[in-house]
Amino acid sequence: SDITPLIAGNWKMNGLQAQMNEFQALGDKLATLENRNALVAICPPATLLAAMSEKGAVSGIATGGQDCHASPNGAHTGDISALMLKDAGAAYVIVGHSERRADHAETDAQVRAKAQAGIAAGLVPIICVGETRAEREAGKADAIVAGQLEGSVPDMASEAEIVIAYEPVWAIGTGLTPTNADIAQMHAGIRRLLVERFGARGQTIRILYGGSLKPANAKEILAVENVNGGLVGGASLLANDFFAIISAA
Ligand code: G2H
Repeated sequence: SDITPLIAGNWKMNGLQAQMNEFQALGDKLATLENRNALVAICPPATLLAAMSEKGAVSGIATGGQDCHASPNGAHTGDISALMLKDAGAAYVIVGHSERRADHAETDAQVRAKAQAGIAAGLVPIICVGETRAEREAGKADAIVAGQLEGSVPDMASEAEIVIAYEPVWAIGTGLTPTNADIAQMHAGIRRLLVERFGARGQTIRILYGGSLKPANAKEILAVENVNGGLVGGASLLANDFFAIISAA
């Protein structure tokens, strides 16, 4: 496709200061890559965001937050705003990751509000959708993902850049992945819905695949039609693995 792929790492709740060595190693490896085909980003825990943004600017690695509050500031103990992420150097913010939807009972409406807050702060939201195993087995995967898209993607996407990440919940951290045919079908369906809603602009929105993406399967999954990059969890923590995935894009 003519969309430059985005390979985004999601460190989740992993990473102490010492892990910055691994980030440094990734930057060093990327400097050796002759043709970098992909945009690269890492979404570290908020504690590492400022330091990583500073170092990443040198090696061409963007950064992002893993969540944000829908408000720009206020009495919300423990939360972080999109403006704070931006202020710490972030370019992206993941919203509606299935772990947030499950652990914090986030609804589509809340995810949409967070995406809007991200856009308002000048960030590109990476909006996550995906069905559970039970939903897939019941033949409801397409309907669930369509509903999440409808509810979680803000109308602002008609003007502002957004990214969609399709992450089947049963593939997250399990080593299981859908077949390439299933990925192709879901991504085509997502593309169709984006075009229905946003017209020609919907053709240019990146749709990432996420869920047990690793060096061994990256090449074939990233080559699937309408897969415009990946959201990588576990395999983004090791410079060698993440570099291999970036090289496969
Ligand atoms: C899905 C993915 C990253 P992993 O959550 O968002 O994690 O690659 O570890 O399955």
